[in-house]
Amino acid sequence: NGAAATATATAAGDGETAPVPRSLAPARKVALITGITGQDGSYLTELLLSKGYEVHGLIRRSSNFNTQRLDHIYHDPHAVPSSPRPPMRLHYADLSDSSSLRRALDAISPDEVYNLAAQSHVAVSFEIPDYTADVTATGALRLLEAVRLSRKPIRYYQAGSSEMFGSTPPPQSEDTPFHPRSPYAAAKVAAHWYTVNYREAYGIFACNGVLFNHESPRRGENFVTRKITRAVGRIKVGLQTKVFLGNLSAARDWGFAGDYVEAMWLMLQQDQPADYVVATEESHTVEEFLQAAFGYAGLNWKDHVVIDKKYFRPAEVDSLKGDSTKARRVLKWKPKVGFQQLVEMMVDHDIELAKKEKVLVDAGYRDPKQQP
Ligand code: NDP
Ligand code: GDR
Repeated sequence: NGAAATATATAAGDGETAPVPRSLAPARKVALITGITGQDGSYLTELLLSKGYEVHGLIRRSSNFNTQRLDHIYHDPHAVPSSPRPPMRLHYADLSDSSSLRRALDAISPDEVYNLAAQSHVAVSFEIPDYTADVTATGALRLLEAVRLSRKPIRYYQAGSSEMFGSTPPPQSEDTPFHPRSPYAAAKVAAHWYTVNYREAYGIFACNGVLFNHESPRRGENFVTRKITRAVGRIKVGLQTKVFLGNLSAARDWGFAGDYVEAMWLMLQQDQPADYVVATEESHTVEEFLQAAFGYAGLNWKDHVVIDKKYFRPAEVDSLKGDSTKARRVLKWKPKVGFQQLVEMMVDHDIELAKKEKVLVDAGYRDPKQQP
């Protein structure tokens, strides 16, 4: 809980709303990331730190520490008291609380803001539509307003989604009309247009990244790819036998999250702000993902998958496949990790994770029925 401890210490102790003393720090770009505790937030933090940035992240209050994806990055200043201020710092704020966003921007005075925070689960957005709109749509508006009122010009990145295309058939590019199919997607469309509007109305350097699905070993465990690779790992070591899934025929353009955060950064380094589709341009069904993941582990998915109606959505996005010509031409971006390599990376990781879980189960420290 190292990184969580920092946030706690920062919030309780040294008053993170006070201006950060820039003069003491070497001159380097300053970035603020919302959603830093998520999958993309952790990869983007690594990328920006490797480029010499000072990185600040907003985290929301939770009854449990939830900074696991950042713990390997965080250096506890209490452990080595004489070491310089750590290049990553966490601050409590919430996209539903505009005053917290204003205070954070005042204190941090970033050069770049990456808005990755969202209620990001499509199926869950049908259960909590009002909350999803508040955080995913109005949250982006609150942050844009804080950026507009900031003392210095800030470059702003908005995490848009291929879900915005919804039922519009592939291939989907920057010119493809949106037809959202969930409260989540509708909220992302609103955030997209708020971003365009703030660019046009106030001249803010604001970009929408319309990113297609991207996965990794750090993907949340209730998204379908990670749910599958977690199940493969646990089945392989004997911790479970079945996995319950919904619609297997939906097709997605799945890339690697580590590649996609690079595109986010590139968008903010251009001379002019613009919107970009980021995709592998290859599409696979959920069933193909199952085949690849179980097959790689020497298993037959048909022996283990049970269809459960509760995982079907009231409205589905059937087929996504991006056309990222513009990002490849202007940003000189292209994905490095292909579909099979992504699947293998995730399965390898989750088999190792399951082996560790098994040690705990065998020692009586963990309930084997406790599934992710
Ligand atoms: P995750 O679900 O892993 O992370 C979401 C982040 O948002 C978490 O850090 C979460 O904090 C934070 N968050 C949620 N609600 C609030 C709130 N009210 N205030 C502040 N922070 C909040 O998402 P990903 O990393 O996968 O995705 C990053 C962004 O990109 C999201 O906006 C997502 O919708 C979008 N996107 C993702 C794609 C993908 O394939 N991964 C594709 C296209 C777009 P906590 O840890 O406390 O829950
Ligand atoms: P998605 O990702 O909705 O594309 O949104 P998810 O992995 O949740 O679903 C992909 C497809 O798999 C089908 N599916 C299941 N999905 C889940 N979660 N659980 C299941 O058991 C299951 N069975 C089948 C779904 O119906 C769907 O067709 C992700 C999120 O990261 C968004 O934030 C992001 O904007 C988009 O990707 C691009």
